[in-house]
This record gives sequence, C-alpha cells and structure tokens, in this order.
Amino acid sequence: MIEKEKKTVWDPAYIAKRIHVPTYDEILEKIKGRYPRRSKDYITLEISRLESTYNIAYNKTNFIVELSKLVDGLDEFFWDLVRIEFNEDDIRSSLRCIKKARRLMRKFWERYRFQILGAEGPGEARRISKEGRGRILSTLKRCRSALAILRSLVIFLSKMPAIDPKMPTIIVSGAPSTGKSTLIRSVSRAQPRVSPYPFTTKEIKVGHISLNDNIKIQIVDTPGLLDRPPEDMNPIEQKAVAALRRLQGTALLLIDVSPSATLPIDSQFKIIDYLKSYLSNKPVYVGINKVDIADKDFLQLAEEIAKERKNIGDIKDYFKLKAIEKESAMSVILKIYNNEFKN
Ligand SMILES: Nc1nc2c(ncn2[C@@H]2O[C@H](COP(=O)(O)OP(=O)(O)O)[C@@H](O)[C@H]2O)c(=O)[nH]1
Ligand SMILES: [Mg+2]
Repeated sequence: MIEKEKKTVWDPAYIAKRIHVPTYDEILEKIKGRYPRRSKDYITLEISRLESTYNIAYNKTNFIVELSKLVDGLDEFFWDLVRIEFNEDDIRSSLRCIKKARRLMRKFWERYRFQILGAEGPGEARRISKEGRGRILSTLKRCRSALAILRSLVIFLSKMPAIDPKMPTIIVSGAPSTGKSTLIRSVSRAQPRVSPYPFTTKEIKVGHISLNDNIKIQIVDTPGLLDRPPEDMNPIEQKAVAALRRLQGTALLLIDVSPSATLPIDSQFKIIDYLKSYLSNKPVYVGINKVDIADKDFLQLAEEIAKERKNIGDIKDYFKLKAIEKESAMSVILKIYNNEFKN
C-alpha cells in the first residue's frame, strides 16, 4: 500500500506540486488570446481591454502568495539543497520583482481606467487604453527572468525528498546488500517514499515509523551515497549529503555478517569514519545484521570491532539484529529512540 501524500507545512514537494509559475510568454499568449474585440460602446470596450490585460497579468502571478510562504518557511535542510542549484539572493529578488510588479500593475489599471472614463472620444479612449496596457505589459516584462528563476525553483522544490527536518531521524547506512532496504521495510508504516536525490543519480528513501500515536520517527536511506569516501563523490553529491547534517538525526550503520557479505568486515566498519564527517559527528550506532545466517567468524570479528569502536567512543552502541524480522528490527529502532530522542 502506498502511503497517501499528506499536506504538511514542512513538505515543500507537496506544496510546490500545486504551484504553477507561468513563463512571461505564457502570460502574453493568454492576454492576446483573450483580447476583447467588441462591446456596446467605446468606453466599455477600452476599459474591458485594459481590464482583461490587467486581470490576466495579475491572476497569473497569484502564485507569488503561496510561493513566498513556502520560501519563507523553508527549513535549512531544504535551503542547503536549494543552494546547490540557486543563489538565495536571486530567489529573494525574483520574489520582490513579482510583488512590486503586481503593485504597479494594479496602480496602472486604476489610473488608466479612470482616464478612459474621462476620454473625449473613441480615439482618445483607444490611445489611453493602449498606453495603460503597454505599461502593464512592460512592468510584467521586467520580471521575465524572475519568472524563469521562480519557475525552475518550483520544479526543483517539487522534487524534494519527503523528509521532515524536525522529526527524529535515523539515517541508515552500510555497504551494498547489508539490509538497509529490508530494515526500512520491516519497520515502516507503509512503503518507503522514494524520491530522486537532487542532482545525483541516486535516490533517497524515507520510511515513517509510528511508535505510538504521538511518537513518529523517520528512517532515511541514501543508497550509494553515505557508504563512499568523500573523494569518490562529485561536489554536488557532497553538498547533497552535507544537507543531512541539518536533520534531527542519528546514524545507524549496518554490518553484514552473512557468508555472502559484499565487503570484508573491517572495510564495512570504515564507513563509520565517512559518516562522522558527513554528518558532523552525529551519534553513530552499529547494527550487526543477518545474525540468523551469520558466518561465525564474521560475527565474532564484527562484535570485536564494534566493542573496540564503542570503547574509543567512535560509536554510541551496537546491536545484533535480523533486519528481515519485524520484531528484531523494531527493537533496534526502539533502543536508538530511547537513547537519543526520548527526553
Ligand atoms: N537472512 C537474512 N537476510 C537478510 C537480512 N536482512 C537483509 N537480508 C537480505 O539481504 C539482501 C540485501 O538486502 P537489502 O535490504 O536489499 O540491502 P541494501 O542494499 O542494504 O538495501 C536481501 O536479499 C535481503 O533479504 C536478515 O536479517 N537476514
Ligand atoms: Mg537498498
């Protein structure tokens, strides 16, 4: 069952998907397409021409209300992702450009409408109306690039991962096939939501866990990102990963001790060091996974390394688990929750 998308203040993707930012040309086309051709008298005709231009220009920029709210309320986690692609000043000045244009367009509509009413004949009414429409359009045209920037911002925001930066978060990591997806599936309320990770070929998976009615935590998997040394990442991936620092989180590293583990045990533990730098020293826990099919030597070695890492303070604690079993997976989540988030 796919979890229904819920409207929340933090979920920029949800909000952004409902915002449409038109291009300047799109607005212009609409204005041309709706140009009034006839009316009962010349005054009414010229006013309706001016009004039509004004209404379309104004209504088509109504998005600014929702978008300003969205940008103002954007968590630093999402800002970090946004800054990968955009300059914050460009965004702010684009928003201002549209707001100012709307004030001006309204002023022109009121002023020129009034002048048309006082026009002395069809020729003068037509001239005033044309001048008014021209000023409305040139005001809008000055926001051409602002519209383009905000349009791509909205598209970018609509792809943000469904992560609530304010919610307690467990960031899972581990070499390929250590059981990250299995763990998330075992403990999540519904299918984890998968989103593309900004500007990487990687995806981000977010699962939600309800410990009871009040306590919700989220579990995040960024396959192929956190398990690599920084030098293997391109600058965009590095920035995308850096944003994870903003989460109210703790890291859980899975170690595969089955005979088919893809990496030797000691190499699997090396990920701790990358994790610490990516997550600016968030607490790290280790889950020694697949104990149901463990290779005895691997298991023993993993426990030794984990114990040592714990002694020197590299990790907070370690647990043995079977991610494939709901109870086992959940008990690890609960232990971490009780240690880190319960107050
Ligand atoms: N026996 C057993 N298999 C597991 C366990 N956890 C994961 N697996 C298996 O390990 C394989 C890789 O798991 P997956 O979750 O896809 O790993 P990921 O690459 O880290 O996401 C899958 O075939 C899982 O069924 C476990 O606790 N016990
Ligand atoms: Mg996976």
